[in-house]
Amino acid sequence: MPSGDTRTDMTESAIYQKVLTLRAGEGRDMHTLHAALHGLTVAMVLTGHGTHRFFGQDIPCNAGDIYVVPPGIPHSFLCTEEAAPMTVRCLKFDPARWLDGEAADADTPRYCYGTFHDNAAIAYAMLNAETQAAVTELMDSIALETAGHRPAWQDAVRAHLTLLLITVGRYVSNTIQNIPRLHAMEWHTVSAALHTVAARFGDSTLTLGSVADGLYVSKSHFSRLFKQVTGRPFSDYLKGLRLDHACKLLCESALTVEEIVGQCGLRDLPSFYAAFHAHTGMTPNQFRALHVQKQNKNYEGEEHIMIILSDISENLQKGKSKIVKEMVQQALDEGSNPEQILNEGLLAGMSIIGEKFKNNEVYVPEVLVAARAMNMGVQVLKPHLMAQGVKATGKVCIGTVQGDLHDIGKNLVKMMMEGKGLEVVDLGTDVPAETFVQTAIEQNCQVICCSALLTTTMGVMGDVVKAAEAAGIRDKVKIMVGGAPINEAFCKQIGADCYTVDAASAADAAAEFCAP
Ligand code: B1M
Repeated sequence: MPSGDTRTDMTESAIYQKVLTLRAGEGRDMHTLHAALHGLTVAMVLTGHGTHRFFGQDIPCNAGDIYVVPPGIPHSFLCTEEAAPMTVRCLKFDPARWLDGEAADADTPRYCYGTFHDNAAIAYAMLNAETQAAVTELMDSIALETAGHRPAWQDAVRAHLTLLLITVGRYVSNTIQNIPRLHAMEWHTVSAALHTVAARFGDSTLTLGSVADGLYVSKSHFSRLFKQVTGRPFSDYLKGLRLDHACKLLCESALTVEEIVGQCGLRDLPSFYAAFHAHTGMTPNQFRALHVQKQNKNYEGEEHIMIILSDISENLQKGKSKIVKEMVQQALDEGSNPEQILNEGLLAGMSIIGEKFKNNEVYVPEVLVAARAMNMGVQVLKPHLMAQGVKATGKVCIGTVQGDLHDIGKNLVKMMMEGKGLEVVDLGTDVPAETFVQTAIEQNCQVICCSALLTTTMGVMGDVVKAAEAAGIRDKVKIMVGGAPINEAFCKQIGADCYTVDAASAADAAAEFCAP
């Protein structure tokens, strides 16, 4: 059995063989294995355990498992066993070069999958000892021929390859289950979609609709097809990819969580925290701290701050106001940035509580005590957040719209605006549309700021725009909107002037509107 690479000049771009050894926690992206070769991969696990990831799913794998993966499909192995390394033997070859006939066209996996199962997207099975020995012997022969260059070695390789596919194909076709059967066009659609998603997941405008449009198929057909092949809805798959990349960046870069959210095409911090927690069972900081711990690197100061931020989040979720207040002060004293404490401590905890509330894991009383802890933490941060930035002048009235009692976000927006030097008239919560407009007239406000957290109350923002028009002040006042269910499209739809995703950008936008 070869222990390293086997290539020859002639086969450089046509055949490649390697035995990989992975230790606990180590992974290998097989897509990049001899990247110059766009080939079909036969990968057999020789020893150990781990997971094999393809189509976004982690499938446990053990010695004796064999996978046949079409050209261009991203897949990777990860060793999960502490005690022993996992070894994987991989054979990658260009089917068009080595196999005969029209079916060997490298772009259609039909030949190989015809061998295994009609139009199967991927073939895998656990070989019995006898078949494993036969496959190993064939792989050894291929390695020997490609290395030896004896007369007619290419014919020999071709024969061994064909025999290998037939051996595995016969075995697999007896054991294989649950592999979707697709028409060639359908296969192309999913394969192209997977490539698009892999290349563009960092683009926050990428959606099921945009991918389906790009492939000229209907959204519903695409959605069904995608799930059939990958076993997951498109949105889940995309989110998984983004969150995996976020995990990678948390481990491998010094980027802030906010920067990572931007790079991964994710929407905003609060939803990122909730999704990340659901994905990993940890906050991003806990994840990073754990990684740092594992790597045993010397990031002690940074690691310590991360642990404090995680503790703030944990205690906020338990509603421990006093502890949250003390820990926010401690984080400040230890030199942490106030915005980092807000985003990665307080808001991270609040997002997790929100997700648990949605899933009926906690109820209104728990959310209320968490909200109180959040407010206590924000009070400590307030002077520090407000001290930042250049001073502006102008007057804004702000409130949470009628029917809505959520005021934490609104209070943060107010605080950031005051920090910018703006005068803010706070109308509180449950504010009717007319009150916003009346206040703007009476107090001469240049900006009206509306917050809404409920889908049932966001419509009131449209009433504010109409009331401003009816009162004849629409051209004298800017109307800003924000809150978790609001987005740019909604802002445009109701005719408001500006949507901002968070408090800091709301303050920046208001200061700009008020600028002389
Ligand atoms: Co309620 N609640 N809640 N809740 N609550 C949500 C919003 C919800 C998403 C929870 C969930 O199901 N996951 C859900 C809404 C579902 C929906 O409509 N789509 C919900 C529900 C259903 C309810 C009740 C109906 C529950 C019930 O009674 N069965 C009820 C409604 C009461 C009412 O308003 N009439 C209710 C009650 C409550 C509490 C009273 C218990 C409490 C509020 C306490 C308070 O505010 N004083 C509460 C809380 C705390 C939440 C969650 C958990 C957290 C909200 C929050 O404060 N986030 C929330 C779940 C979640 O969001 N994950 C949830 C932190 C805050 C900083 O973020 O407000 O988004 P946010 O502000 C952000 C940005 O959006 C932006 O800046 C801030 C960040 O910098 N921003 C603006 C906000 N306003 C802006 C204005 C601008 C610009 C930017 O102007 C230009």
